[in-house]
Amino acid sequence: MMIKFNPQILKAYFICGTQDLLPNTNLLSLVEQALKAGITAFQFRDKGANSQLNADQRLKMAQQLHQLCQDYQVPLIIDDDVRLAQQVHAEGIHVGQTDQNIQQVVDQVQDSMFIGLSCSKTAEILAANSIPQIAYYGCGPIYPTQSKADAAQVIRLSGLKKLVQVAVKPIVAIGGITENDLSAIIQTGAAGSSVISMIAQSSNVNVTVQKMINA
Ligand code: TZP
Ligand code: MG
Repeated sequence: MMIKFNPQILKAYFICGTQDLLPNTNLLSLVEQALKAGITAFQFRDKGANSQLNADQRLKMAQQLHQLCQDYQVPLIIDDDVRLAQQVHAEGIHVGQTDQNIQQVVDQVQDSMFIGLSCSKTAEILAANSIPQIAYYGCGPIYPTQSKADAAQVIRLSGLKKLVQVAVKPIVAIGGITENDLSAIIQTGAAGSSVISMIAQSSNVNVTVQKMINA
């Protein structure tokens, strides 16, 4: 089955890896709960010293996550690992400004998957606007985040609005987003929000995801 990119998938975008889990929780069951609740995209981002997986386990996990996402017709996006994305035939790859060079990523994946790029500055958007293979921009951090140690400066809603104005592709907001921020983010012209802790630490995943969908 082929799931193509559509800006609607940015509406309720969940990002998670084993480093983001609360104690005694399991990534596959958390993602299944989130899929049942209606997330529109899932990004597997498993990295750093707190990941619970080695490379083989990460590949197996990505394969299982892809099967699960397919059951719900939701695209799987792999963070920052073209080879892993290709091995599991993911629908998308997401790259940051300091990850692998974006043109190299474009050359490697060609049209086999869509590409998302992290941007926190106008200049980064302007440089990427002319690259047709880039489907969307992930913009932030909007607010301070506990989930990424080396996050860029916060841009707040005012910074997000500026990026929306120059972008020729849809934007998903990221970073420190809570349930109270969701409608203000949509009002900037962003297509949706992408979150780690809001879902991974939610006491009611179903309610949290419904708020994203209804924002
Ligand atoms: N990139 C910028 S902020 C961030 C990433 C991966 C972390 C977002 O996590 P949270 O818990 O939703 O703030
Ligand atoms: Mg990255």
